[in-house]
Amino acid sequence: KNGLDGWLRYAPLPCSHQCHSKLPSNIVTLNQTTRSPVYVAGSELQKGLKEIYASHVQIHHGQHGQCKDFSAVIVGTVAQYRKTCGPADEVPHLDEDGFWLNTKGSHVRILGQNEKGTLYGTYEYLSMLAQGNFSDVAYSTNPSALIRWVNQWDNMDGSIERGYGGPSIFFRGEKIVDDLARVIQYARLLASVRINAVVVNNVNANATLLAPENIQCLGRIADVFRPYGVQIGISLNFASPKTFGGLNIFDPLDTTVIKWWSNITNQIYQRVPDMAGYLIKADSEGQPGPQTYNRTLADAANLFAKAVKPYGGIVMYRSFVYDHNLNQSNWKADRANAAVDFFKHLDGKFNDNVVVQIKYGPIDFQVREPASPLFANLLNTSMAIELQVTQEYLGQQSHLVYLAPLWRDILDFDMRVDHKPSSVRDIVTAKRFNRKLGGSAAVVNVGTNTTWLGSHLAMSNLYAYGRLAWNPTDDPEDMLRDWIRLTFDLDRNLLDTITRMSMDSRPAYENYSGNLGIQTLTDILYTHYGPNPASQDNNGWGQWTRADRTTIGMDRTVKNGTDFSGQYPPEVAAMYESNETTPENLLLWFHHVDYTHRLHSGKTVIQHFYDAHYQGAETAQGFLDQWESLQGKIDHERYEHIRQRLEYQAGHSIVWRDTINNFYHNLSGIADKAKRVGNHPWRIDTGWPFRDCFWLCGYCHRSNDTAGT
Ligand code: BDP
Repeated sequence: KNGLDGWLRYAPLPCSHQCHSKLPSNIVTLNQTTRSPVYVAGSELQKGLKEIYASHVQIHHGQHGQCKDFSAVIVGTVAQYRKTCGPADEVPHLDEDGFWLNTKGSHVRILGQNEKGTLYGTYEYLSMLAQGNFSDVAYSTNPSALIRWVNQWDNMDGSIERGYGGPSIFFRGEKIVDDLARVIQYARLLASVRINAVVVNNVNANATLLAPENIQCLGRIADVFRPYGVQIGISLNFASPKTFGGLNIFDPLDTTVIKWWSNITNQIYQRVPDMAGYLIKADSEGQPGPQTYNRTLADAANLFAKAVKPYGGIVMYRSFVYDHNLNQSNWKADRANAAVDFFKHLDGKFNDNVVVQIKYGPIDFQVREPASPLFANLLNTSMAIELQVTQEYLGQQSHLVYLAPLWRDILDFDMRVDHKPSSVRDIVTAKRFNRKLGGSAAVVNVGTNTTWLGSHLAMSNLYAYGRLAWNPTDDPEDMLRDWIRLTFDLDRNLLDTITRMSMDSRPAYENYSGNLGIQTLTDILYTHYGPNPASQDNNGWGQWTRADRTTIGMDRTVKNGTDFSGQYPPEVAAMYESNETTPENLLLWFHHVDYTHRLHSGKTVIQHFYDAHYQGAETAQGFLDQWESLQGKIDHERYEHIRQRLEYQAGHSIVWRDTINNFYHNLSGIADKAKRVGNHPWRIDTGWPFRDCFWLCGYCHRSNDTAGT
């Protein structure tokens, strides 16, 4: 099997005694309308039982008598159950999209607050069965938030911005593809992890999506997702009225512009009555926006908010707005300040169906960033967190980097707003400031590749994203173990091995790319891949390291630096203001120090760099051996694909290690105490773009540590 089924593989399992006594012999669904989520739930259950336990089970569509069938699994909403089967007094209160799963007693009941919830519960039950788990459970679960979206960065020409898994499953040649079979498979995967909306096109949006024939085709995409409880949304290009609509203006307060957008919105909702809403990137990285007309970002957001309001739609307005022409000679200038600078004064000015979508860190999906201070600055505005399943700066799916621990670091961070507990998790799920809306969105770059993301192991990130969107306190390792069992096998050794590799992967990547908060140090101008520390400075796109011969790090303090630390509430600001209290993994994010500055470990910053890069690369090289110990336990296709990726990573981690270490060694002139750095006269350092070439020489890493030569 290839990777298309992801974690819904339903791999065959032997049916033990317990299994025989617990497997249902009938499925009763309480809605017989085909293409309803409850109907889909029934079919999915039938498929799962057949594939996992070779059990051929009939589906019955809700008749009164069947509710009493002792060995049935009953699937429906609480309301449908009451209507067909009678009282449901045991079912606790459920929130929207929530469900109750009861496997105790004579029959299994999966009852959702709505049809979507029922489908989620069905996947939950199937996930138990696929892990050989027949325990008696009775519990309900509810989502932490109603916005659990993914954002595709797919272009109309079929390419995917930051896509590493082949071309788009949605678009080709400026049109929507005819064959949507892959979209159905994607819908299954998304529904199984309780994602409820997908924005199908790139935030750098192309207005031709609004052409009448494309709107019709968007309807086809929505029709495919609907039975799985997934709504669609679209990204808009702010200048569309002018570039596409024939007006000579796109001012958000101009009446002809307002009318134009409302007209387009009406046309879309006629074809897609349940469209989730719009996603807007404006005034960012060269994209048009309201600033052209001296209008505020809130003017822009509210323009769309009013257009979708009658349909119950929402507007996700991205806070990723910054000036990419900032000049580093100004000591106060700092890209990290941008989101708060642009949005804080607009707090309270957004309509109630606007949600400001905030990247988790102040810069851009780096391996370690402090949580964006904007989360603590919009007390009267709905917010959502933006994550990236796409490993844009994190090895582009050619490196194993399991991201749930990174996301948890951010979600758990306590902003101490008004000196009260204020985790990012409670803020974005709308609890902390009592908002109506909140949640999360993740950029996902699935493509037509049979691995979906370009790497089988990267799928753990998509799986974990869905789980965290539902419950942001889910444990990264637990989620991972479920994913491994569902994706590969229940074998203990396999489970432990992939768990260990994945849990070690982000620390390894951080160690060999950029540590102590200096950031990922990829090439920043073009590829966002491979080491290029020099590219981080002297342009507005970079994180800026301000590294010179004796010192390194961004001074972001209020006292001497860019004032960024002052954007946090007082307790957090005070922590970051001093290099004594700043966590060391963010030291160089907030402070400019000598290379000889001593860390708590007693090591100097520069020696820590050297050691960490060696350690990270060594860990990554160990992944390959660990993986190879699993040969025979995984089908050849997936085993070999992953093996090649890990072999490549093993070599590329050495390229990272040596490029970064040599760069700072040359700059600082400070010797490595262990005498490694600078002592490889035969080694060629690479900058970017080395990727394609490196595929060819990935094999040499084993021979005496000489990869990269
Ligand atoms: C950057 C990406 C760029 C995106 C942008 C965004 O490099 O491709 O368009 O973020 O999020 O990280 O809008």
